[in-house]
Amino acid sequence: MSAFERAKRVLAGGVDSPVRAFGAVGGDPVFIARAEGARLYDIEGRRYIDYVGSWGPMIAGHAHPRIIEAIREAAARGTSFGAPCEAETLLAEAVIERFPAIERLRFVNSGTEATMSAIRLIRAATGRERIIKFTGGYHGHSDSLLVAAGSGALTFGVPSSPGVPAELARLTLTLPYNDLDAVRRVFAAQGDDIAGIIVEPVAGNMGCVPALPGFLEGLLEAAHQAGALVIFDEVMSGFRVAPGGAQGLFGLRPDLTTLGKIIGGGLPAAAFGGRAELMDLLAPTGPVYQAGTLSGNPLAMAAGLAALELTTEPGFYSRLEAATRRLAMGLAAAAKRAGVALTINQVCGMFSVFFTANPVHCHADVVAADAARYASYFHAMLEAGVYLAPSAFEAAFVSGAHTGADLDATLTAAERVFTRLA
Ligand code: KE4
Repeated sequence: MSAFERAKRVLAGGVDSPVRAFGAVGGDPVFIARAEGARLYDIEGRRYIDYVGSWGPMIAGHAHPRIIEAIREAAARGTSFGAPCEAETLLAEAVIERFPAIERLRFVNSGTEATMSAIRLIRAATGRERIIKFTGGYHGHSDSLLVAAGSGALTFGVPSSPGVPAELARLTLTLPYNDLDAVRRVFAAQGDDIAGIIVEPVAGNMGCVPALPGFLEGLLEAAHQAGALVIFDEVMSGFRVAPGGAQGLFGLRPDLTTLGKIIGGGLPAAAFGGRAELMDLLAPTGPVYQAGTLSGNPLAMAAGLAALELTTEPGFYSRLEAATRRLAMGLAAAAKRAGVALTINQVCGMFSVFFTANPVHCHADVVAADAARYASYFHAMLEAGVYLAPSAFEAAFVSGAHTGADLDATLTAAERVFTRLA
């Protein structure tokens, strides 16, 4: 019996998160035995250059000695106290140092918890219930955010999953990403009812799709003019596209920020934060309830702190950006030589390839690209020992552990694969 068959007997779908099941690309998932640096090793002993990085957290590479040591030292002192510990304060201080828009934060255990809590907070702060998200934006699986666009441009949402109450979904309006006119129209029509906007300032859940110049500034202006608030969901872009995330890269200050992935160094941790006046609405200071047994877990705090320290090494981000750019340009050149239409979006250490000759600025552009060809590319690269995201709607990530030889090997494999795809 295969590992996947055995897993499917006891785990829903054989996985603990759907995208891992290879449903979007076909075939059975590889089971990973261990990882180190830029490498994954599966249970059959095959080795892969990894560009998923656990969907973003592994920016310093897998099993980094400094992170492993930090976890080991913390574990020896106990794994969870259910009481305040100084590691939470230390990591919060390190985060706030990088994100000037965050005066106070709260740790949670997943990006889903962070965005769910941030939505509750803006609803409480404004006394309003309606929110805006964007098509192709993914913010975790809380009910208010598993919502698709309604039938009309200005009508409110419909559940994107069974089990989400229709009445709740109606409170979420889903607009096209990078369409500032649509946002302005909604605020003109219903601004007094809108608590706020949640947006990925560099989208990564429809593939890597950065905000166009002026889009984020326009969102902030439209929301604030209507007395609404803006959440930058930087669970993926935080610490990934710059030390201070996309808001640091673009010089912007959202009202609230959600963070995850890298913040836990590969252990379960996430956070939401913003101005003290907003965060002090949270219990126990204020009336907005939010809680978590393992929030601020000392091992996750230690791993997160070690990970952030590793990214402060001189030149870390310039090397990450240069390596990712070299890979992206190499892939584009190889596709061009093979006559394969390819568009690549890249922001510092994250990128995506889209099998289309057209620019990709929103979800409609992404779905117009050739996802079937992506699936063929995925499997051919996997066969060649390169582990990419098993979905055309995801981003790829480079780490500080990827070497020039890794990039060369990846580009050599891609050259052969594009030639076969042509
Ligand atoms: P988690 O609940 O998975 O920790 O975080 C949800 C989330 C929130 N916001 C953004 C911008 C995110 O990218 C995510 C999670 N990202 C996906 C990758 N597309 C996680 C992978 C998965 O679902 O297994």
